[in-house]
Amino acid sequence: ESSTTHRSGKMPVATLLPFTATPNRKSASPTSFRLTEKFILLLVFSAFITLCFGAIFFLPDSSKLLSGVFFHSSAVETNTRTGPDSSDSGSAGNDDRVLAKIRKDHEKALLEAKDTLQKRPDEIKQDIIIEKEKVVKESMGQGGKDVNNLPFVEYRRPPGATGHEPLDPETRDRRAKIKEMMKHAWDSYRRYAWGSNELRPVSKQGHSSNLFGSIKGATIVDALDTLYIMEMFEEFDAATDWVEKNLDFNVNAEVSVFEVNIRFVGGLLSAYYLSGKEVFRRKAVELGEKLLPAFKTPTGIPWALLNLKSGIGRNWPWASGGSSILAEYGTLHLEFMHLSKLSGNPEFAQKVMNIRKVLNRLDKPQGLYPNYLNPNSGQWGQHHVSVGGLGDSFYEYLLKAWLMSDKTDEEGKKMYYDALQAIETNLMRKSSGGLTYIAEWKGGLLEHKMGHLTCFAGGMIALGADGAPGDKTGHQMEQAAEIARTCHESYARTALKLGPEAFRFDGGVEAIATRQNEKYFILRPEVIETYMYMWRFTHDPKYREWGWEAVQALEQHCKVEGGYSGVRDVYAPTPNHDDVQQSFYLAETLKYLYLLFSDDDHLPFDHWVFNTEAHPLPVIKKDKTDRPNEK
Ligand code: DMJ
Repeated sequence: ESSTTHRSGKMPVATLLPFTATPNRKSASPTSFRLTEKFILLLVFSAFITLCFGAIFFLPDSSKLLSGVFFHSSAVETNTRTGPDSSDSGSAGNDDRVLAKIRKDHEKALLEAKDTLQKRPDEIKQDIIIEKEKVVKESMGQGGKDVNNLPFVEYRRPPGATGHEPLDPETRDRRAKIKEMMKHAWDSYRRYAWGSNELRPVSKQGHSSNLFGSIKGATIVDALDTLYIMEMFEEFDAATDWVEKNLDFNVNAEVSVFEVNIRFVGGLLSAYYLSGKEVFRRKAVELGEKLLPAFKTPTGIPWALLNLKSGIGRNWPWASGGSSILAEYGTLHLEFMHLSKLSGNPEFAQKVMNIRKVLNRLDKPQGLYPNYLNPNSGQWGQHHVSVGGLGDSFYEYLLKAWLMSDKTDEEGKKMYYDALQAIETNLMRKSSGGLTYIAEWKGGLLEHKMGHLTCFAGGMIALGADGAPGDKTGHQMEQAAEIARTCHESYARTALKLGPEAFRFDGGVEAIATRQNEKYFILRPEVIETYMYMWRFTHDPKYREWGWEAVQALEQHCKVEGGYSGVRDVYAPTPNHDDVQQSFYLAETLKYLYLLFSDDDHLPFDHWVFNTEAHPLPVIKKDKTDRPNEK
């Protein structure tokens, strides 16, 4: 804008100088004209002006010509060339209509400009991209497919993709602090491990987990949406660029179907819904298609592991009787429903709906879902039940499938509330010290142990309480609050004020890890996740305080020069770092902390559900007009 002003401010003055020169200056100038020359010049000039005016006002259709030249209105062109009133009579009615149209177009343009001025630069940039894509689509005709064979979907950003500063100064500062933590985690990864799956923050190098085979960039994909919601757009653009150029699923390697789905498919889907960038939709669908061979089993219950090149699947060798794992095959639903939506391919949705069918045909011991299910026979393996590892996110996805369907998925709803009832009856207990916990069930016997992973259940139960059947809302909110308190205790009772991997309620202890191999903390999110849900539903300030305690402990014991690290023993007075910055630290822990210190209209629950890796996915609205990405 400034360069335009500069040009139009100076150039014309210089060009017009000979015609505006004063007699004094003229006589002083060596290039001045004699009187007769001046007279001839004046005559030529006025003849030229007369000719122009004559053309404008007296030639037929000249007023339209004027409009066309000055306003470039396509509406004018349409009306004058092909419209019903385009006879060469040049009627006054037609001219009025043309002028009215011009006026209307101008008003519209002004309003649009006003709207645009209120948007952030990245939103404007995104709108331009969307407009361009629309034009491409229109040039391909209705139902056109792009180069990657994906149907056109009109992108509409769901509400609350970014937030605003909280009014209260303390909350504002705390929120800013979380962003600073994200920056440290991200910058360190970028500096020392760019392109690797994770960062080793102590040894300052990349770290590869075999969960992702030879797919690379787990931290980049997992962090995309966190960068976006924290408005770290320079970092988001760098991550997008990496995805465009380097994210490659054509690998001859075995991956965990579950991990790749929740982190990569989930991360790409969220990045798409937040930013509207097509590359994320394309990559998510491409990866989803690569996962489909995992469902080639006699029952359609997918394998845990899949070679992405050969399409050959198998199960974890340690799983009971060659079984698939409940929390793995039961945690595909949300992503696969969205994959069908965005690809137009119903196969994704059919695969996950079939899992439900298999489960609903089976008898459930005490109404509980065992962690192991054989994909060949369709029979349960060992009757072990857990709301922590091996079971956890299956329950979460039943509830969220119902919420994400705008509460139309009645089957998901029933399965969730029935399962929760069975969990309450058989697994939920209160310690003598008054702490509610969810134990593990092994063939009817209880193991009085609760995992850090199980702590997500506080948030889940709070999220589902509102829809609980039979007046149970209040009761479930109490349960959720009690679980949050227990999990907070598991942090409070350690030296580092960070929670152990698992804690027990036996042998005279409560909420304390007793086995050495359960004392570690790997930057997991579940306890903070529950604080975030509890804060949203109750606005009890204690949840923000508890979250802040965790921030201080993370800063004190997990922060190192090269990022953030897990610790090996939360009961030891000084931290022994495990040298891994897990990708879920950026995807989940920091995102939930940020939301804990944000207002409720940032990723509001009536428009978004979080997948189990904290990747927000939009609710698919019943009302067509409010559906994301649908015409
Ligand atoms: C994450 O990958 C997901 O939250 C998953 O559901 C469980 N484990 C980790 C974080 O602890």
